[in-house]
Amino acid sequence: MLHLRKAMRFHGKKSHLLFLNPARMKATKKVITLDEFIFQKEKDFPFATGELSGLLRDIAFAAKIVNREVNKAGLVDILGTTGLNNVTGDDVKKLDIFANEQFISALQVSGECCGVASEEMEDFLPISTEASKNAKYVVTLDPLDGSSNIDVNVAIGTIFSIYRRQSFFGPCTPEDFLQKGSRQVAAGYIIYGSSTMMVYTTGNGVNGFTLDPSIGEFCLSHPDIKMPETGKIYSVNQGNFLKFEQPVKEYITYCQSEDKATNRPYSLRYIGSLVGDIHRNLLYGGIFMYPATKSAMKGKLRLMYECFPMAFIVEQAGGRASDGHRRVLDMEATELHQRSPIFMGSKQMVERVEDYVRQSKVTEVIPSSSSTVPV
Ligand code: AHM
Ligand code: MG
Repeated sequence: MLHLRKAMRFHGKKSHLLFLNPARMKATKKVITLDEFIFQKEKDFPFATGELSGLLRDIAFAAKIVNREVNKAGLVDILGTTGLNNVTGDDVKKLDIFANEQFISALQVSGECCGVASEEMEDFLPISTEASKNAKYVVTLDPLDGSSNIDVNVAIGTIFSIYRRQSFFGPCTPEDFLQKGSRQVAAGYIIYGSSTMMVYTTGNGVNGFTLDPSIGEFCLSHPDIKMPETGKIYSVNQGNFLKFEQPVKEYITYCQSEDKATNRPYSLRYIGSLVGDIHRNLLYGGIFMYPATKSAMKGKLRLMYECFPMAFIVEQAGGRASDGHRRVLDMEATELHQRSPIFMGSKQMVERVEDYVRQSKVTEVIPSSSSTVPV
């Protein structure tokens, strides 16, 4: 204000430049924060109790704290392995543990969640506080997926999914977690990349929110994400090619073959962070594969922590997720840390790889001299 008065004295008269003309001010687009969005969506359901909304907000809050640590990972002594292994034998990094603790403590105080299962813990953790023990939701978490990328500044992510408990009250039970993928109430991921985003679905489409660090809010940036029906990208750890089963090898060869009409050869893009690979394919179209290998007949990725939530998101965006034989969301988990082969992404691309698998089964039963490659 002082400098305005000085300027007025200098010019000796009132300058029109000193006053804003409301008629000339450009209307800016209203920014919708994640909290506002969740609140608006809750209003669409007259019987909503607000518990699911609360849970999503708590997850988003923990994500902001994890994001803060991930962003300064190169600056503080938080990098490096702890020397421990997680329950499935992979190296555990310190940030994995930090992320696990943050999400769990957010869920413990939320009052809306009666139990958590995490890729980083052998067994599920019942939340038995007075406020939570009768809560109606359980949550599964991969707190920091793609952890081999932490040290090298490549995108990593958190994956979560929410189920309605099966038991009626009291401490949660294994059956509350071991459900069909199609019974997920909500699923989402947070990608800590060139920007941080939270993408989630409650079974009514997929929406993406980018974290604006200046205001500390996730803001709606990708409303109603729709995955292209087909794409030009295939994502797979091609180093395992020789270990894949024949139909998968044939599909990969199809991706690499030249054909102008179908835009082939496709481009190979593989980050090695599921969240990053799926996020890119969700926006550009493409297929992600983690097939079985001769040494790992169930593949690598975990059904409950990785496949189910990502399959739910991909389907809600119009894509498809399959284990090669059937829809992933029709599978039922029997163990918390169960693994499954997975093919997910643009619908037409996943259907094609399923065709290769189906065809190879037919030719196994009726040996034929003709090619197994569908055209
Ligand atoms: P993680 O949960 O230990 O981080 O492992 C899961 C990751 C996925 O993000 C990624 O798709 C896959 O492992 C990459 O595995 P690979 O290095 O065998 O290609
Ligand atoms: Mg993981």
